Amino acid sequence: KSEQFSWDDYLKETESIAAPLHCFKQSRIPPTNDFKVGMKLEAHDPRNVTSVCIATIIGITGARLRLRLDGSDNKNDFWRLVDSSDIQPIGTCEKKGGMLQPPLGFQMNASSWPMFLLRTLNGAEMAPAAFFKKEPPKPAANCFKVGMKLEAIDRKNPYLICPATIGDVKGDEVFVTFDGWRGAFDYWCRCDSRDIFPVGWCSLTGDALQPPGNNVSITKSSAKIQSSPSKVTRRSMQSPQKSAPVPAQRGRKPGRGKPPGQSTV
Ligand code: MLZ
Repeated sequence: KSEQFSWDDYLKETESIAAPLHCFKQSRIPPTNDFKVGMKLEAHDPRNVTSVCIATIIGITGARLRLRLDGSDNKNDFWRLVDSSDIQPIGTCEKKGGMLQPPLGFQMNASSWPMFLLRTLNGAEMAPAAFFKKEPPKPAANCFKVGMKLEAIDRKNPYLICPATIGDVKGDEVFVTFDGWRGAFDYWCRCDSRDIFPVGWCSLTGDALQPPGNNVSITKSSAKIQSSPSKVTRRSMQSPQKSAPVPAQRGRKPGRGKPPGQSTV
């Protein structure tokens, strides 16, 4: 089936509602992405957040940048929104009296860092300050409710944004569950996380929204409604088998005891 995913249809199908815009720490209109591949900027090292490093833009996806720290390998790329406070124009660190640091796992001898830094910045195309957008304000409170739909970054495959459902709410945190994936990708995050977006975000930014997985949930709630199979299909947020893209519905074993089988791409 090559049908395109439609939130309108999906919300009806699952009889659910989209989390309201004001719940998110995201701008109502996604920021424009003017950056170009190859430009350099300063970024906080995700593996060592007190360090500010030089990063190169390796890719552009919607309102996000795929970044690689200069001097690091190609196995630790990360993605940031153009209005993320984790990125800034080159020169910002120095202006604040800070020093640019080698990334964690700097591939060369530490003593070669000063020369490496000079060389990497020499002739570099620096991303203009105007491309960096102001971070949106925090939501006033955690106003997510269980069952609300959203779009969320799959933290195990951070280039993917996927349909998700709020599975639980506790204090300032929410439990993000990925529709159709037996719980293997679910996570808790703060309600003001930059990794969660309102329904429709990807279609506004031009990012590709993944379709939901096609695994059936064997959660208590779906077990209760087994009599109505059409609803069991997609209402579910967690589901048993990843590798079997069965046409959904019934006949699946409640494989709850089994480990999810870590899936990577
Ligand atoms: N290649 C991976 C992608 C899973 C994405 C799930 N996102 C919630 C897999 O098939 O396991």
